[in-house]
Amino acid sequence: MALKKLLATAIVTATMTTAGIANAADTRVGLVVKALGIGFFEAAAEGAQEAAKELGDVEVIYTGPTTTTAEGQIEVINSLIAQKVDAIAVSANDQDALVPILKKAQQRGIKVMSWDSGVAPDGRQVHLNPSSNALIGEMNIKLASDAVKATGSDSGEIAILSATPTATNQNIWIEEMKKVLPNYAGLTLVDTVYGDDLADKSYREAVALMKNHPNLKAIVAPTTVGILAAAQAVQDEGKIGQVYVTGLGLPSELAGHVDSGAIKSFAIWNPIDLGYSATMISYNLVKGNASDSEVGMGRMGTAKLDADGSAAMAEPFIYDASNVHKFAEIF
Ligand code: RAM
Repeated sequence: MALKKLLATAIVTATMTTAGIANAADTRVGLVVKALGIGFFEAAAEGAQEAAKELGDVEVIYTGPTTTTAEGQIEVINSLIAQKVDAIAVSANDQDALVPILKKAQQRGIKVMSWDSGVAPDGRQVHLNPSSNALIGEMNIKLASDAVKATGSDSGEIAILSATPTATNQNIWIEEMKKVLPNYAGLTLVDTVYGDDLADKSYREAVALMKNHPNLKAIVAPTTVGILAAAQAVQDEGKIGQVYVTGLGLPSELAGHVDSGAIKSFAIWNPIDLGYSATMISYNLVKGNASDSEVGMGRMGTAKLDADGSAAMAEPFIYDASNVHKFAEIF
């Protein structure tokens, strides 16, 4: 009996100590993603953990809804406010819908930034783009043009398979794609559809694109979830060589589809560096180490902020059969 009690006390003490260590983190950052279970965000979380380890006194709370909705993110953010985190860094499912809850967070002294997919300036202090939006848009159309050429033709129909209709980042990239499209005389954009960054919906939308547009030559998916689902759909529909998939994706998820021939080339930036940088910026905001024009990102250098507090990281990188397997080991 006495031993049991002793053991029970020991367990309680151990638990308290663990809790004590967790609470000892001087700075707690809530890293809110569009939805849980997306490889791109898991890679970003890996970078966030790297930053936390480097800083030493930071705890990252990786969280997000189960589907890509603003409502789900509002719930998650409410809970982070209740937990009195020091900073919230969010990839937004809707740039406007999150503003009221993020204003509430800011009123309570929580530093707020967006990364990847932005929040309107009213709801956050800083926004970190992975790269220049114009460059991402242009790169996607260039990749689409290369994909059409891979079918053996100089001209042809292309379609966009996006994430949600309210995703800030994809909507800006689509706008940028449309701006440069007139420079590619052979390309005709016949459709834009939304898979909501859900694997099954993206797959169904890709199948429907091929059914509705029998002459389609390329599907451009500026989303890691969409591009993977579309490549699978092309393979399952027996359209390899006839329809090429391109856009933004992870080498680790797409290497097999480059091997199968459903994808010739695609692009992405380093998601680990993105999550790392978002965490470093959050930390510096909390510590008051940011000016109106710049904020540090640790090993990634300094983010230069424009008038509305946005910054952009490096150029995306292109992957194909020559390098995809090498990078598949990293992200
Ligand atoms: C998906 C998400 C994310 C986007 C990438 C390219 O993982 O939509 O926001 O940046 O694709």
